Amino acid sequence: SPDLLTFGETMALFMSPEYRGLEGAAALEQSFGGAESNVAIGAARLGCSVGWFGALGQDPFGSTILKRVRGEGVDVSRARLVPGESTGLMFRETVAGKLAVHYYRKHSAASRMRPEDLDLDYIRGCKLLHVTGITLAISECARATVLAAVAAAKEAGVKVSFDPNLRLKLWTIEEAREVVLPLAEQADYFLPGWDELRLLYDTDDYDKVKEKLSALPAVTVMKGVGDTTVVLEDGIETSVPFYPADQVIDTVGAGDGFCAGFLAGILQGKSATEAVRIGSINGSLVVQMRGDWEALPEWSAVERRLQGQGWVER
Ligand code: KDG
Repeated sequence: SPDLLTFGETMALFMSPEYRGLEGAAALEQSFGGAESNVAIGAARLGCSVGWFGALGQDPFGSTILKRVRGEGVDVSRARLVPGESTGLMFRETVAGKLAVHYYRKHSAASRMRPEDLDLDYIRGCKLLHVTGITLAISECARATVLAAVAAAKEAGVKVSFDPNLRLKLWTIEEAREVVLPLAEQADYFLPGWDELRLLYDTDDYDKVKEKLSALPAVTVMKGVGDTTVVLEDGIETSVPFYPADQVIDTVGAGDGFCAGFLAGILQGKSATEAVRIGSINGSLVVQMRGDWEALPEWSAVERRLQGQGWVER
């Protein structure tokens, strides 16, 4: 088994050009994305041993996704192209400065993922299992699959990392709370954003949120508390400033880039605070290009920044 394992839905992604929304765009740029495969690609580029699986349709999109994730050096041996089913699609546009994502994933192959599809030995053999709230949200059976994978990991002493990744186009906040909060109690690393915590705990009061999080067994990493990331570990709160991005072209995927860097740091044996620094650099680099994962860096680019070296042009 790989060291880091993650799974979920990866979709074909179509983006309209900057100057036009989806209505009336004559051509769309094609890529793919999925929170968990974004993390897998990011961690693989940083040199980790990584596996990703999910169900894809046996269609041109599914086979492209599989080949390209495999091409990043991610183990996709447990991923499936399911005959007769469809790969989920998402369309993205920015109109008047506002990003909008439209999902076409309701009856996708991934939303039919079931606990029986899991290779439990494969899960038990890894060091770290990373799951997100998106898979919890897409269907009842996908949710059951996440819970079964987490249970198998915990039984085998595999660490569990959990990013709630709230997508309120997929479920209501009330539904999300019922599932996300209990799962957070099982995680070893809980990686929510401050915006998500405000919704999950229904408060803007930082101290209240902190109190709730301090009661969790997990190391909690709160992204986006102002311009910082806050680590809560054994009752100690450490604030790490964001690594500044040189330019911001596309913020989608920043959180996944952060997770990839953070988890790579943890697998390298770094402290949570050091791992957050790596996550923050990784997140700052992925936003510099269009697409959810394309600009994710290799380890050398992160290392240069960790060491405070500037860019050498020639
Ligand atoms: O975090 C980025 C993801 O949101 C994107 O890649 C698509 O997985 C995705 C989703 O469900 O929104």
